[in-house]
Amino acid sequence: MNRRFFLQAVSIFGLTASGPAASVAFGQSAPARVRPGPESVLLVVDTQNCFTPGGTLAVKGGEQVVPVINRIGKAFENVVLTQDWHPRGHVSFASSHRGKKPFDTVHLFYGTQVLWPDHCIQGTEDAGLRKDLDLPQAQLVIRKGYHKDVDSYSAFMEADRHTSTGLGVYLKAHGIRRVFVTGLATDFCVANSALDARAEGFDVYVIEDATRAVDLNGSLAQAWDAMSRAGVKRIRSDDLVLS
Ligand code: VGL
Ligand code: ZN
Repeated sequence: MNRRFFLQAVSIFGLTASGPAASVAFGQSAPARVRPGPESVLLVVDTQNCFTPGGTLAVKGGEQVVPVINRIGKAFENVVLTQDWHPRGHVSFASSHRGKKPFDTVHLFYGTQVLWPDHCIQGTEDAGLRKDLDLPQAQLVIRKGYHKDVDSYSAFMEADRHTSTGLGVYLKAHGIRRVFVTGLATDFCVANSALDARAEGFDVYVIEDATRAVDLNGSLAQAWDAMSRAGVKRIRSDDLVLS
């Protein structure tokens, strides 16, 4: 089972994670302070109206990531945003499956899919980026989840695990080696993006206080566990040197 489906499965079935020992110490001692440089990118995941209060799939406290992202964003020369961007009738919507409710699961050709309320529909106000994001230097917005029959939590790879968004190639072409992940939601799109960034060979940090979680059936703890085992570094915005 690949990591994505493992993460989805553990999120739902509460299985105990197993795998190689962590390659990076995690959450035990204060990490050394980290200074983003020209080889770093701030990845701002799905910081959209749909995932913040008043939106169709609101994450509790989701709006609170915005001032943190704005503050740290000033220290990054490279900023990339993602936008969950579904067509009507998307396969991840419970309303597309007879007899199913939001947060049920179904088996699709690529594995287990959590079903969500209709959310982030292309061209709607709900799918817009938060207006209070203040990242004028952002150089790229990656839209994802636009194939009707495939979901994409990750900014790098769709849930079929074959269709690339091109982000890994883009970042490498721009000399990026370190990816700092922020945004929504910690246990779905942030975690899957961080895991795939690791799989593509980047040095990866998740800035915990710049994220908020859905936390469905233990999915947040499972996500941190999977990220830890993959060597993703868990830091806080205070660990960044911002000048
Ligand atoms: C997300 C559920 C469905 C996310 C996107 O951004 O974490 N979660 N679509
Ligand atoms: Zn979605």
